[in-house]
Order: sequence, then C-alpha cells, then structure tokens
Amino acid sequence: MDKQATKRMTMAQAVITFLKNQYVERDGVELPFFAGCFGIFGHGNVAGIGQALQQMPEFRYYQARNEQAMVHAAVAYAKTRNRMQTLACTSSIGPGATNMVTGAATATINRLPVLLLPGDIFARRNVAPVLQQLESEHTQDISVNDCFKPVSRYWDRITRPEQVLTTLPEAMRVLTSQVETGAVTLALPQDVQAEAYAYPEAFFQKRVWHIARNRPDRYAVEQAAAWIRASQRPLIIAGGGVIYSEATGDLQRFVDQTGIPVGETMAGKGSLRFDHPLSLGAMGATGTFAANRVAKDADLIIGIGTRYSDFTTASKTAFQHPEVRFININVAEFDAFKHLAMPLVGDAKATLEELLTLLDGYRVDAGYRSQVEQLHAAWDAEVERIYAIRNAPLPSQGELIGAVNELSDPDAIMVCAAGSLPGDLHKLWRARHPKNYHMEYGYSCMGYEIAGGLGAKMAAPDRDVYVMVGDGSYLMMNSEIVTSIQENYKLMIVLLDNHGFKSIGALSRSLGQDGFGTRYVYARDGILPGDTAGADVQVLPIDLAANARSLGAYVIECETYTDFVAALEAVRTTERTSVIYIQNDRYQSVPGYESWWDVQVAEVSTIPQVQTARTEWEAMRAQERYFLG
Ligand SMILES: Cc1ncc(C[n+]2csc(CCOP(=O)(O)OP(=O)(O)O)c2C)c(N)n1
Ligand SMILES: [Mg+2]
Repeated sequence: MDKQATKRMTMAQAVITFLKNQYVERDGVELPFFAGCFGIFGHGNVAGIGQALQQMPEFRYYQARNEQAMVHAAVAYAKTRNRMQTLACTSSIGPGATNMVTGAATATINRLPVLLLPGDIFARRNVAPVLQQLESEHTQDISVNDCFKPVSRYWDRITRPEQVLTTLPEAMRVLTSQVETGAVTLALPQDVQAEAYAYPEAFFQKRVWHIARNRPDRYAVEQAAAWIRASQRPLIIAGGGVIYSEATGDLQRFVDQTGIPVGETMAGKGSLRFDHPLSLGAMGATGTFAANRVAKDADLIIGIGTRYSDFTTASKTAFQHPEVRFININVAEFDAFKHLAMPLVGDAKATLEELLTLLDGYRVDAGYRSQVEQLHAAWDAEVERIYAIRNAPLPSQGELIGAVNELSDPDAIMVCAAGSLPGDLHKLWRARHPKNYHMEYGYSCMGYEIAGGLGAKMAAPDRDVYVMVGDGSYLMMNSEIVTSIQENYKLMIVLLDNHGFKSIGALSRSLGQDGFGTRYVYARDGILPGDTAGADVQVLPIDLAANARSLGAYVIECETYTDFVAALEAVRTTERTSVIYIQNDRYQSVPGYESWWDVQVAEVSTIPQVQTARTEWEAMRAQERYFLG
C-alpha cells in the first residue's frame, strides 16, 4: 500500500472505516473488536455517523430503543466475550447523549469496554444555540457531553476531522487495555461528523491489538509463594478477573494441587464449578456461611482479579484473623496494592501458572481441608433446603431460583443486576460454567437486566439466555424486548412481581424505617403506607404481563410453583422472546449468612425502631478493620 495515498471521506466515515478494521488477539485467537454499532438517530448523528453506517452495511447497525439500554447491551456483550469484543454506540446530541451517561458508568465501574459516540453541538458555533444545546454564559467550550468525563476512561471531543487520526488509536489502546478498560467517549460535533478530509489510507489498514498476559515481578511471586507455604488457613477470593482472563482452568489446577478453598465475588461467580469440593460459593455480604466462616479465620487471603467491593469484604468485617494478610493477583496495580497486599501485578492466568510451579509439594493441612469439605457439603444441603421450600399462597424467590437453575440448560446464561435477586442468586445459583452467572453488580443498575440479556444473547447466540428481573427493574427499562424481537434474539425473561422493592423494603425495615416508599400501592391521606399496613392497602391496577405482551413478547402467566415449572418447560421451544410472569412473596426471604453490609443508620431519630437499629449498627461498625499488613 502507498503509505502516502489519501482518501477523502467524512469524519464519520473515517470513524466507521477505522473501527471496522480493528482486531484483537490473545493466545493466538484473533477476533474483530467491534461487532457493530448500536444507535438511535437524531439531528446530532443522522447525517454523520448515520450516513456512514448506511453506506457501510458490513459494519452492522442495530437500532435500539433507549440509549441507556443500548450501552447496557454493549456492556453485556463485552462481559460475555470476556472483554475481547464489544460494540460502539451512537447517539444524537442532548438527551440522546446524556441517556448514555448511566451506561458509561456501568461500563467503567465494571471495567468493561464500550465505545460511545455521542453527537455534539456545532463546532463552528455560528448557529448556536442549536436544538437541545446547553448554553453557558462563561464559555462556549462546554456541552452536556462534558458529563461523560468522570464516567469515562478516555474522553475526547473531535473539533477537526483530522483529530481522529490521533484519537482513535488512543481509544483502542484504552478499550483493549485489561487495566484501563471501560467507557471511551468521543463527542462528535454534528457539523464535523459530516466534514470531509483527505485521510491517509494507511490509517485504515487492518490492525491487530495484542492482548498481553503480563507477568508479575519475580521477587513478588517468590515472596507470595513463601507466604502461602507459611500460612495455616489460606483462602482464595476469585473475582471477575479470573473469568475475563480465561483462567478458570488454571484456578482449578491451582486448587486441586494446593487444596486452597475458593470463595467467589459477584463478578467472579462461576470461576470454580459449584460442585467442586473446595468451592465455598459466594463470598461476603451476600455470601454463604461456608465462605464467610472460612474468611473470618483465614490468615491469608489470595485475591485474584477482585477489587474488594464492600459486598466482598462485608464492609471490612469479613476477615477477623488478627494477623490476616493479603496476596493480590491483579492486572491493575491499583487493585493489587489494596489492603497493603503482596502485589502480584499481572494477568491471572500467567500469574497462577508461575505461582503454582513454586508451590510444588505444598498442600494445605488435612484438618483444614476436611473442615472446608464439610462446609461445602453443609452449604449444598442448605441450597437444597431452600430450593425445596414450597411457600403458599405466593411462592418464595428461593424456590423460583431453584426451578430456573434446575430447568435451564446447563450451558445457559442467567442475567441479572439489581433488587433482591442478586443477593439470593449469589448464594443460591449453582454455576456450572464461567458464563452461567452474568451479574452486573459493579453498578447494580436497575434496568440492565433485559438490555443486558440482549447483549449476552448477541454475544452467545447458541446459548439460552435467561433474564431474571424484578417488577421495579422491569418498569424502569423493558424497551429492549422490542429490539430482541426485531433482531430475532430470543430471551427467556423471568419477571418476579412483588409489587415494589423487596430488597430496599427489607433494608428499610432493618433500619427501622418500615419499608417506607418501597411498595407499589396508593397513598392514603397523602402518605405512602409502609409494611405495618400489611394487606390493608389499595394495590395499583398494573398488568405487567399485558405490558410485556404489548411489546411483542410471548407471555406465560403463572400463579403457582407448578405453573412456573410448566412455563419453564414451555419457553424452551417458543420462537421469540418470552416472558414468564409470576408474583412472589415480599417477605419470604433467603437469610443472610454470618455477614454484614454497612449502611449508616440515623444517629438521632424520633422513631424508636431507628434508635434500636442504630445500636445494632454501632456494634457491627466496631468490627470494621483496617488491613495494615
Ligand atoms: C437505577 C437504579 N435506581 C435505584 C437503585 C436502588 N435500588 C436497588 S434495588 C431497588 C429495587 C428493585 O426493585 P425490583 O426490581 O422490583 O426488585 P426487588 O427488590 O423487588 O427484588 C432499588 C430502587 C438501583 N440499584 N438502580
Ligand atoms: Mg420487586
């Protein structure tokens, strides 16, 4: 190719042509990085990116219903593909753009790559203020797109067409970086999108971004091996990094050789099969008694690919051994150093390999191992007990989770994000492969579920995708049912209606606040009734099943557990997105297991229950620790 040759095209055409030619490679497997572009057109992108997409149908365009939802779908796509592939998202200016801000935060907090291309106001300014423009009295160099800055890992505004020559490579560096990845936002002024420039043709040649497996410092690995050999009660905490690094096979080898047990975070669940005898299941505030008991007395925590959220550490109360110390295997130095750990800054797979060779001959003490195996078995029996509850008249969430787990194909993906479901699923879901449990719990964003289900199904069309969603989340965002039907991606949506917020209701009661503002009922005398009102309330005339049907879904309404089981059988063979609607009990809960989550209670209050809750909170608060090595 003549390196000097140029081609005149619009900035938008240059962006799409470039994206189409970006590939990634890891372990010899090469993939196109972008699976296409989601979008909703308006005056801010229709004549720019919209025109380019129309002209280049080989870069697939997907028409979404809501900009936030399309970013969630792209996030879920990237999660399902272990960050090796994603989609771009194009929006108009103004509300179309700001609708993506929540999606950007979801991506960045979960460290999942998405490329956002919001339209922006005219760079040439003479026609300002344009429709939907936020005006400022002190500068013309601002637009609503500046809102993306804190929620993006890379942010840029393209005010001249040639700027993409330096910006797009930076965007790719960040998106494919296992450390820095998240939302990349390129604000594209609507006039500049349509301006032509003579771009060097070399810019558009196929480019393959190698995804490195960085290795940790040798001294640190040797120290870590020595720490492991010296420990009596080591525990691995497996986070999302194990799965994204595709290190689950290495983790199992490590566990089999050393006998060190594993607890799993929300993002890390599925790192080790649920039935491995050294699997302790979920770790932390939404954890199992098995993981939480072992964590409490562990003298060494080996965190792999975890950022130690408060749910994982039970707000720093999970680890009570007076001399507990940490080894953190993480691609990100930032996470590797948390809790003043021995930092193994590197890829999980590469690091586990190195560490394992240094642990030749090491095994945990037989007494410890047998204690772990007993806890594993006791936990399994607890799951069995909860799966077998048959609550009446309304079924319990635990038994419904059991039915979905047992009646779904073992290769399926279950998607969830917010409400009381994540805590129950973290404990109860029996993960049979690393993609079985798809939980967005970095941002726990209500509304992610159905949109995320679409992204997961697009990324894994051969797998069944089950979306588990509460009525609150369903009401917040059900729009992508329509997109799933338009694109023929069948979702199996399990809609659990408990007339409001079961999760925040229970939290509210635990704080002495009677579930105030968490029930979907009419106000009485201008006040929304709480839980002490019991059944003495006027319910709202809402029909969510009819709502789903109106969007084109095939809907099965259930009343009993038996109906639910029959519905799960029936949706296996339906042709399009199907919704199983069932009401469940607001009060029948899966218990917590010897853990805690810090939500600060009012220090002074006129309500006695709040004062009691405050006393309990103070006792738990006193158990929070600093880990100082
Ligand atoms: C966008 C967003 N807003 C608010 C919250 C806080 N929040 C967490 S769970 C929840 C209620 C969810 O209700 P529903 O989906 O019906 O699930 P349930 O709690 O009933 O299981 C709320 C409001 C959130 N996580 N996300
Ligand atoms: Mg609900």
